[in-house]
Amino acid sequence: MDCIFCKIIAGEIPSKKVYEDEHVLAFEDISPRAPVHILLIPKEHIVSAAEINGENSAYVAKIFEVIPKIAEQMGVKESGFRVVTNCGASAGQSVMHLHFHLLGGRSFSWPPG
Ligand code: DGP
Repeated sequence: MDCIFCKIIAGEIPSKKVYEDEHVLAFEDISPRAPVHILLIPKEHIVSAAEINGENSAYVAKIFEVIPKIAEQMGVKESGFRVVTNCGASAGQSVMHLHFHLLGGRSFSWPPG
């Protein structure tokens, strides 16, 4: 499958990993938008949030169990952080493998533009 994130999971493309278990991989974003910018992905190829269902939603739960650990590890648990998933090209999704951005280390405006 021609998926950058599946290749990162397989070790065919290098990444700066910050966490890995049986179901979840987390690594530094290649073009960070904040001092802390981590991507969390399921190890199964799920295209986007639009494809989450009863069969695969456990991956999302696993990812959200990992988020506080990574936030702590990266030193942003207390200061605050943002978790974002872009779903579909018009929402800014450029890699069609479900991923959650964990952003921290600066302040963020709301609502987003
Ligand atoms: P999105 O635009 O929401 O689909 O986010 C995709 C993110 O993936 C974007 O912030 C850049 C990052 N990215 C793309 N290719 C690579 C890569 O090969 N390595 C790493 N570490 N990040 C990547």
